[in-house]
Amino acid sequence: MAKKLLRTLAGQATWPPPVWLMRQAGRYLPEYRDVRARAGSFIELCTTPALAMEVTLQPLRRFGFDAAILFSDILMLPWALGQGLRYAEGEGPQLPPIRDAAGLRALDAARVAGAIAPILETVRGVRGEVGDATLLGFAGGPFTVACYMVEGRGSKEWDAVRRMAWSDPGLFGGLIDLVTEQTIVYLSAQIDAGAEAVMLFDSWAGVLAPSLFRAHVIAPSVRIVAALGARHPGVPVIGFPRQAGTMLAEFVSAAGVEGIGVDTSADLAMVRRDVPAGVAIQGNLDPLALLAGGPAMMRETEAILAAMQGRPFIFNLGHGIVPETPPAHVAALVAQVRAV
Ligand code: 1CP
Repeated sequence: MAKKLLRTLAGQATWPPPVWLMRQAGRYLPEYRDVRARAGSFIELCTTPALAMEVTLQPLRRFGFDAAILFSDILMLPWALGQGLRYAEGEGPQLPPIRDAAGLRALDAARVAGAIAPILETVRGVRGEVGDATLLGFAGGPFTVACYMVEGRGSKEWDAVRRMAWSDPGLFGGLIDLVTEQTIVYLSAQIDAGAEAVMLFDSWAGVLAPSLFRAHVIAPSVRIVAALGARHPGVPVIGFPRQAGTMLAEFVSAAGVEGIGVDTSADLAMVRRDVPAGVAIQGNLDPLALLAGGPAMMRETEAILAAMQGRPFIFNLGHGIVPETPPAHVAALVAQVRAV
């Protein structure tokens, strides 16, 4: 009998649904903070297999989730391409921004295989330790990765990125193409190393006009899903074009994903109506409801489960866990989902 999450991604409405949480490894766990302190830097943590394995497995041990997600970051791909990357304490990621053709040319695809080797070793090491949980690999959606590569840091509106996409489509399209090709290489290698399904995090897809969404979110996802499907038949892909809004249904049918992650703003009744019945829906409790805990969290969780009953569904948050979240709230949430 296949693992529960994989059955759901194959289109079965398994109930109670499988449950895991985005950013389930991270600073809200004291045992993560211990390992993080030992590692020195975040990049060191991601590229030291023994430590990355340990933090990948921590949330599984504590909560018994149905999935383990490789501990890494979407920005390890630009890092592997040779773009400088650092995580400034309390400020998030910083990279030297790419703003012209010389910046794009400086990226070195020949570095990728060597740079990602320790990450693949983490995948191989974790695979034997996950038991009945499904091991998820992941990458950023090419658009979201390009956002950080062009802007050089986090942003809410991504003005420099949208300006480049409109005013220098050749340059921006060239960057998206390069990232798309390397994402295929990277995800394919994760699957070869033992990832049983993969997720594409396109966290900033929602800032784009529909024409740019089609060009830079849908088209690269179509390429990635097709290439992985040809090389690894049967390995499902979960798309997560966050805040896709009115573009969600078009994304699902064009990309051909087996699962679709939906963010907190999505009304599940509408998603259920617009997404084909065989596609697994994943989401979408507000991470701040999890932070709040108690009756508010329980009522919202109940509503989500009621809306998704009878559909292939993966219980998750609509975005990542916030670091202030009490681990006891996570335990209560998992217990509630399992008791449905
Ligand atoms: O220890 C620390 O302080 C580092 C915090 C941290 C962690 C725990 C970062 C820096 N990345 C991660 C891990 C991570 N990131 C995972 C691991 C697996 C898990 O979910 O447990 C995953 C899947 C990601 C994906 C990721 N990184 C995304 C996509 C999902 C999302 O949250 O939107 C994005 C946008 C990033 C960039 C990033 N990396 C780290 C931070 C603080 C950020 C966000 C910066 C910003 O808000 O712009």
